[in-house]
Amino acid sequence: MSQRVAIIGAGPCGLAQLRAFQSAGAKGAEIPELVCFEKQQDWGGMWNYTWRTGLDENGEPVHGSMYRYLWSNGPKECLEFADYTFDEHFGRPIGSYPPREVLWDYIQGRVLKAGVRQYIRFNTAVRMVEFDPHSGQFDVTVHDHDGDRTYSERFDYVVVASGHFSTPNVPYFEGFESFGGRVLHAHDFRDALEFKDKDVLVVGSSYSAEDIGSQCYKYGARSITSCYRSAPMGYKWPQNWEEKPLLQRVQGDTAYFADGSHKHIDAIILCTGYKHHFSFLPESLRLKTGNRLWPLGLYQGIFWEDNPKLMYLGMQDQWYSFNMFDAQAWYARDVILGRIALPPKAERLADDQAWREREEQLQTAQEMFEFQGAYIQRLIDATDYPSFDIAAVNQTFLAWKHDKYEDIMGYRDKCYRSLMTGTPAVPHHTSWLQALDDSLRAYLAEQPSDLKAAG
Ligand code: FAD
Ligand code: NA7
Repeated sequence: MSQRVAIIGAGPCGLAQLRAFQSAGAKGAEIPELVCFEKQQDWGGMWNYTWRTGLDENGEPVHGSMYRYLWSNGPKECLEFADYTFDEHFGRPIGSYPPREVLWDYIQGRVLKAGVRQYIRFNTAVRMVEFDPHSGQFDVTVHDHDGDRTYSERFDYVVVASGHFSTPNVPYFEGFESFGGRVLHAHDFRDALEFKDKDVLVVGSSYSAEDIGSQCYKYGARSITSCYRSAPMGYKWPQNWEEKPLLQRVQGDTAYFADGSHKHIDAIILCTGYKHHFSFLPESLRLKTGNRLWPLGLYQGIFWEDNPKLMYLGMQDQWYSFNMFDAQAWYARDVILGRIALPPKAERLADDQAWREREEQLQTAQEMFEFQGAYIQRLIDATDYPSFDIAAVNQTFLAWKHDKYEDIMGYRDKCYRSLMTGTPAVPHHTSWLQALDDSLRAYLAEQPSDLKAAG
């Protein structure tokens, strides 16, 4: 009987896994039976925007953390699929920092072409995964919301591709319960216009703090204050943006900071990151980690050490994203197909530990993305995923970091060259700061005036 593979989630990682198998099948390989369970109505994971917060229409925790007007926070040239380029999808050059809907379209283009939608059971939430040591198989229990039916099926392999930017990490600060304004986590942030003319405080100093603060600035907040626990972001902020050490407490509508200063605040947005959260996995199979470049316990960053028939994709903190997920998915596929043999457990553990030790030595951003690039290189060298110039991607990351320090509100107007096709990006018709309409239609219009003419 054919082997069965369960894939949990149809975001970029789950879709990469489906595409990896489909591409092997297209080259004549016999592929296992694939079932991808996706709790949402559509694919694309985070990139499939939802206006909802809290619970979704099925009563499941809302997965989406993306918001309106979100644009890529890194150059698209760093995340380009090696087997499906932006040139192939759009048929003409576009800018380097497309908005969410444009990237969602790109993600979908590849999997529509591959014809893998048939493998996905939408509106189906995975509830539990259990391993049966006698049969060496997994029982996967799911709830099908369309049929309001809970059922279990057996699988030989399970690929966890459920993402890790959905379950918010929500710290408490003294006085929150009596604060006069709104307190929310970045996970529930949807529309910066809500904060127009407001004094906004963002807590945190990573991507969400930087980008949500920038969104609020762009859409007319009166002031932005960001506060950090470890280190300031250190960009050249606009004049109504102030960076402070950590919030200590709030009283009424005043926020007090670690340097003794205080400020009037209308709203607090906790950009304090996310938890790796796998409610459907028992203790024995559950990855426990913070958001870091080398979560311990995964051989090759993929295979659960105690039971490598369970695989995780995309669990690392991400400099690289889509093409890293591909590299992982192709490697996982080849292990499942028997093309790559895993070494014995002791060797796997030693390898895992060695990568962790390297990770712990990393100091600078450059060292970090080079580390992740080296990891990806190792994976793609072992499979038929099209090779690409990782050293050049690292150079693009370096230029991107530089651009941000030069002009945090202008870096998205820069253009890079594709490292897959050599095609240079072209400037978008409107600078990022002025481009208030983030729709695919507005983005792909040659000029804003074309859009008006088309109605
Ligand atoms: P996700 O995209 O999160 O997809 C996981 C899928 O699993 C979802 O469809 C979910 O519904 C499904 N799922 C979860 N639990 C279950 C279950 N129990 N049963 C069934 N299905 C389940 N990356 C970039 O490269 N560039 C960016 O600009 C960028 N911006 C970002 C901005 C924000 C605000 C956030 C939160 C992330 C951003 N990222 C960005 C990172 C982004 O998470 C990745 O690009 C990518 O979406 C990760 O893919 P994934 O498949 O691992 O997870
Ligand atoms: P990150 O990158 O995991 O960063 C989390 C931030 O939250 C980081 O600055 C943390 O500070 C800060 N944090 C966490 N807990 C606290 C508490 N208790 N108090 C103060 N500050 C805290 O998450 P992001 O949401 O920014 O980014 C995740 C993804 O979303 C990313 O891939 C983007 O592309 C979009 P620390 O530095 O640890 O002191």
